[in-house]
Amino acid sequence: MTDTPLIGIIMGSTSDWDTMRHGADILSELGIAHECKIVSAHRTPERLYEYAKSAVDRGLKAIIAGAGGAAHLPGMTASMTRLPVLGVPVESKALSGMDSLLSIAQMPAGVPVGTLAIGVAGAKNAALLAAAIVATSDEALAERLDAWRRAQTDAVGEDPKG
Ligand code: RP5
Repeated sequence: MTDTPLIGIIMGSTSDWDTMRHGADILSELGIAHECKIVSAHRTPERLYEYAKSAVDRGLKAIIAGAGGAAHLPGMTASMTRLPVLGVPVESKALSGMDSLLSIAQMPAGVPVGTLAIGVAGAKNAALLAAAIVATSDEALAERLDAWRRAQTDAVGEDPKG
């Protein structure tokens, strides 16, 4: 694993970490250098600006952005970088993540955010999708990703009683 992060995982609050750490775990399993940071569209807008504007020059290949409620983080990030941005709707207390999902998915044409499922499944799949993006130009990673998928398949037994 090189030290330079290829994938950035950002989230609006420390309260999102319980969800987003599942994506970070998968990137670690796949041996992909990554970084995890709190970057809030509402509470730290200047940090978001610096993060998104510097992402290409710092060598990131994709950004995973998780947020809940009025989840502007993925969309605002996508507005300031040409890198692929994968949005993870974090499950909110008030509306169970439907607010997060719609905030992230309903982007205006021209500023795309790849929107994943609400919660842990979304965080895991964002990591796998980011890995697949990087694997298009990294043969060794492509082989690790294929092996990861084979292991998942092999772990599915046929007998529902175990
Ligand atoms: C969003 O508000 C965060 O992404 C988080 O999901 C939600 C609640 O944040 P906290 O009040 O827990 O810090 O900005």
